[in-house]
Order: sequence, then structure tokens, then C-alpha cells
Amino acid sequence: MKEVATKKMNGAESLVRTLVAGGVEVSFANPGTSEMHFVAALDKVDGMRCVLCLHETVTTGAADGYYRMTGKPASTLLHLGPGLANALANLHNLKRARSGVVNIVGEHATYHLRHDALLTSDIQAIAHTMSHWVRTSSPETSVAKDGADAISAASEPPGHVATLILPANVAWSEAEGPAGTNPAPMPAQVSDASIESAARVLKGEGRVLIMLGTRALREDALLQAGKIAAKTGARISAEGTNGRLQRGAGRVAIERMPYPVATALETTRGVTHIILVGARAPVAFFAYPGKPSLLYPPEAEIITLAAPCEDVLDALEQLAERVGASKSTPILNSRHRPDLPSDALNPSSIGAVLCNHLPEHAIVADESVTTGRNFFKDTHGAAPHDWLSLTGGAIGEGLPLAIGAAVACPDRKVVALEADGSGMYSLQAIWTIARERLDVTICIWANRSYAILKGELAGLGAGIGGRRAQSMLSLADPPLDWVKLAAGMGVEGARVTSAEEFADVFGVAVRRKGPFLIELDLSS
Ligand SMILES: Cc1ncc(C[n+]2csc(CCOP(=O)(O)OP(=O)(O)O)c2C)c(N)n1
Repeated sequence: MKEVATKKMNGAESLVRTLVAGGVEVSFANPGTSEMHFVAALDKVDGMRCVLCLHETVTTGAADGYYRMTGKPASTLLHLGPGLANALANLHNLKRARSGVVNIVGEHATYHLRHDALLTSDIQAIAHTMSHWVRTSSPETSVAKDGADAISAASEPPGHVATLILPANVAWSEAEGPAGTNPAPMPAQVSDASIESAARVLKGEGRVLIMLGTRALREDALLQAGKIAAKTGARISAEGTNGRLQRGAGRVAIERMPYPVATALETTRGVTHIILVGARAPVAFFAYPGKPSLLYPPEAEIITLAAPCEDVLDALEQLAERVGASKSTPILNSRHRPDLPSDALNPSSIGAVLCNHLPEHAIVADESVTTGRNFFKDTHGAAPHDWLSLTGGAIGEGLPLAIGAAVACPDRKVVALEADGSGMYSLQAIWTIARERLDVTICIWANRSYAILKGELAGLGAGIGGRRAQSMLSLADPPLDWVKLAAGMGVEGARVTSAEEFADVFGVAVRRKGPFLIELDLSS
């Protein structure tokens, strides 16, 4: 246990000192009155970078991006129940990404609660919906110890949501001093029986799909999976949406489960066995009349090699050994430089530009929705990069994820691929990107509609919709001016209307340091 020196201080300071000593070095914050002692403590303690976010959904999305890139929890700072409520959509995405966070929520002073002041709510109840661990500090116990326990809870493999509720009088009252923290727990080893079952299936007759998620999508684990596939003829696939996938030239070639049910079913037709490695068996995003929920043949046998909380890399290494694949040669992506397009701005010309110009070791925060449905395929041969996607389906995380990734990895270029409708959910993130001078290139796909929902309207058998239904899916009137929106928040930008122009502007933007926004006019 890491010990920390003690001196006279209040609860807030003892908590901040505990967080810093426990490796929580960034706070994505949107404070209010009840959090003022926490805010004041930030000046008394070195080592905590405080990033102001102008809406709570930005704080949790940023904490998610930070965890995905560092494997370390950040903290948030939220204002009572309503602040937490605003943060929930991206807390949901964070939880689905299996990221960890120390989610700190201010609360009224304990003696004030009985008066039911305006901002009073049942914070515990709100928190439980999206947290693995919830605790309210009290004047009778040690807030520093609560903070240390929250760090341990957040660090549970592969990452958990730990919500610590901090009453104002606990924050301002004298406290014992910081508490020591335990090292982050290691993921558990998988059992030999799990390795054996997977090996048996791979050596058998059936058609095997190895479904990879979470830690299995890092370069080293993917290499093992690629070797196993090469040796046994099994196919590998990533889940449909993934917290962090290391891909691009020189890395193992891998597809991901497609979003449309019919396309996904095509890819699993005839599969007899699915081996799960840090992943779940694939299910459709939604139910559709007359279509199945499972994206694989229901008679297929499901074998779990490693759960996301287990040591996925070690499991794959052991399995590779067991099936004699350790020295096999996996299929790797080769560098592809498609001709730069001179035609119209459309998904395929954009994909070609991305494949050409994504800088080496870029981090892609992808919330492209329909425009980007093929970007993943289009960029297999791009320079090596990390791909972060929307894991929980709650739109409005792309820009916040970019903040977290850029804070986590200041030496890497972050590229946010953002659909215009989704971007409007957490627009405020652009201000934080400017204020923190983060190295983020933002591409906005301005199709001025909720294009995906037009397809869903038909896909659900609800028809193509009349004037009112169609107007619910249109963002055309008034048209959003993203270049002006960005300028209003301190970020320079440009609008492009042709593929050539995009190639030029994107090529320059990713090679210079600092924020830049490109609006791609896809409305025609
Ligand atoms: C929090 C949340 N609210 C609403 C939705 C429903 N929804 C899914 S996609 C979508 C519109 C997306 O539009 P846009 O981001 O512009 O992408 P496009 O469909 O045009 O490609 C909406 C409203 C959601 N997924 N999450």
C-alpha cells in the first residue's frame, strides 16, 4: 500500500491528495456551489490537471477517452443529482467501453438534506443505474479512505464506474489526511479448462469464429489471434463497436461486426462455434419486426476463452501455444495509398482521403454514423493508428472522447470523425479542445439530417414517413454553420465542398499542431 504523509487539512484536500497519490491525475470537471471546497483544494495540491467541461456529458465522455488510452481512471466532478443526470449518457458509453472512472458527485451538507432544498435529489438512485460501485461519504467516516476505495473499485479489471458522493460538509470539515491506495488489481488468469475447450473446438471440424473485444484488440493480443486464425482456419472478428482497436498497416487484419442485421448475419452464416475473447456474442442493436436478435446461428456453440475482466493476452498466448500457432504467420494489413479522389465529396472519396492522410499513430474518435459506415473498411491500410468507437450507442461522445484521448496522449494527433447530429449533443467539447489547446482535427459530416433514422424508419416497417416524420429527421433548416460555431469557441475551421479540397485541407490540418475543424458539406 502506498503511504502518504499527513498534515492538517479539510476533507476535500485529503480526497484530492488521495486521488493524486493513487494515480488519478486528471479531473474532468463541471462544479457548482457544493463542490467549491474540492475546487479550492486543487490549488493546494500539485499533480491534478483540472479540465473544465461546459456540460457534464463532456466530462464523462472525456474520462472514457482518457481511460481507453491510458488504462488509468480519471475523476469527474459533477454538481449534485442534476449534474450527474446530465453526465449519464456518456457514463453509459464509458461503462459499455468497460472503462474505469472515479465519478465524484457533490451533495448538500448532510444536515441540509432534510430541508429538501431545490437541488436535492436521490443521487444514490441516479448513480446506481450506471455505476458498479456507489458510496456517499459521511462526516463520521474518512473521505480519504472512501477516495482510496473508489480508486480500487474503478481499477477493477477491465475498468469500473465508481461513484463517490461528496457532501459539502464532509469536504469542508477537518479531515485526517490522505489515505494510502492499493496498486491496481491484475486481471485474473483464465482456467486451463477454458484454454482446452477453445483448443478442442479449433482442432475440430466446425466453422469457428473468434470474436475479439476489449483488451484482445490491442496489437500484441491481435497478433496472437491472427496466428491462431492462420494456423487453424478460424475467422477473427471484432465486436461491432470497440473501446480501442489497434489497426492499420503492419497490424493484424480484422473486420468488425456490421451494424445492419442482414449484413451481420451474412458474415456469420454457417458458423458452428464462437470463441469469445474479451467479447460478448453479437446481438443486434435493436429488434426489427421479423428479424432475429442474435447475429449468429442460434445453434452455434459459444465458448468463452476469456471474459473482459480476465487476462486476455495471456489466454491468447496460451491458446496459440496449445494449437501450435506460436510460429504461424498472421495476415497483416499492408500500407495502401489509394489515388486521391478528384470527384464529389462522398463517403468513399472521404474514406480514400482518410486512408492516405491519417498520420502515424493517430487516435481516431469515430462517431461517423451513416457517413462513416465504410470508413473502417476504407482505412485498413492507413498508417498504424488506434480506433475508438461509440460503445454504448448513446450519441454525443465523439468530441468528448477526443478530449480525453488528447489529454492522455499529448504527443499523438487525435482525429475526431463526427456526424453533425451527434456532434450537436456535446458541442461544448470544442470549447474545451480550444482552451486546453488539444491537438485535435475535427471532421464534421454535415449531411444536415439524421440520415440513419431515415433508414431505420423504413427498416422498422414504419414506411418512409410523411412531411412531419421527415421533418423530424432533417437538420436542414436552419443549416448549422460549423465553421462559425467553432470560431465562436476559439477553434479555426474551414468548409469544404469537394473531395480535392478535403484532401488538401485535411492533409494540412493533421500535419500542424493544435485544433482545427473541417466542415464537409454533404447536403447536396
Ligand atoms: C443519446 C441518444 N439520443 C438519441 C439517439 C437516437 N439516434 C440515433 S442516431 C441519431 C441521429 C444521428 O444523426 P447524425 O449524427 O447526424 O448521423 P447521420 O444519421 O446523419 O449519419 C439519433 C437521434 C441515440 N442513439 N442516443
